[in-house]
Amino acid sequence: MVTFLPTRPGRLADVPAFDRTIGGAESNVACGLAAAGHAVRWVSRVGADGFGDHLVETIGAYGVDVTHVRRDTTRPTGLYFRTAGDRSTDEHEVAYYRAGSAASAMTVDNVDVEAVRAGRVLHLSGITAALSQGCLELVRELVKPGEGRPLVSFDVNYRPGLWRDADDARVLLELARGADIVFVGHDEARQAWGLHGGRAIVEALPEPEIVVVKQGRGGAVAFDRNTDGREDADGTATLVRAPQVDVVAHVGAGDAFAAGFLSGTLRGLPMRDRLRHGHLMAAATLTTPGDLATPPTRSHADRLAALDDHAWG
Ligand code: KDG
Repeated sequence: MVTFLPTRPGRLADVPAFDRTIGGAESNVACGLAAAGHAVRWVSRVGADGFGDHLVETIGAYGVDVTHVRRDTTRPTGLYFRTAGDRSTDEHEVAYYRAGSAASAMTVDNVDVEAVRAGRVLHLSGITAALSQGCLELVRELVKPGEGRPLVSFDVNYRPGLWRDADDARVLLELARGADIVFVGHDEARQAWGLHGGRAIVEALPEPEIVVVKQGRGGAVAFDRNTDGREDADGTATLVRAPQVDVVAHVGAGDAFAAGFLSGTLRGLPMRDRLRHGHLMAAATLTTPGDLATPPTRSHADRLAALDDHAWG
């Protein structure tokens, strides 16, 4: 999506001008992973309009392969406007102009599913599933178990404004249960599923190998069922506190966290370091107004991640 950020604080009704930038959960993760030095492909549909050009060119400039992004000549590129909101609570207004957008018309038949499945890790989000029935069927197809399936990463990204009926929370849970790695905020698990705390969340998600529960300033805890000698069905829990930064805006921080964590996963780093790389990338995004920030270089991030526990609080 093309994103419009306010040029000053205030209600949507009062902000007179907006700066154009880019957003969208999966493309944010793609840009973050490319910035961390990985080969990444983003597969989507955008309009055959100037905003579509802007998305393809900007995401491509991050080093992401955009050759499988299709241009829809009958539907526009999705847009969204947001207010600056409250820095501590992240309460802000959003206006979506994406109903009937090119991306919302994605289906199993008009997306190159083979190209989507070609990598080692496939990252999906609950936002895409919420866009339309066709998008939901596409995400369902991609989380289906099958031979040769890449490691599927799923960020729940619950956006109540996008879902349509009472069954939606159950659908989101079903999708998350099909993934190998799940990212979920403790607040969204409470809002969507009425689950309180990491243990309750991981018990509701018995299938994924790794469940990462994000606790805002409290850090993030990963439950890893892959570890040898684990003590219980929830897996081995690793908690890493988040570095405290002066937050400018929360938007995109979850995506940056996922990118850092997945980068660590692709590099085979221990769980503690995957979480630390997630926090480092999220910290960069938290201190900028938009979805994307320049993350620390890989060697710098490695040095920060290697600091002792004391430095990490
Ligand atoms: O995670 C960031 C996204 O929320 C933002 O880029 C916009 O995809 C978006 C959405 O629908 O909220």
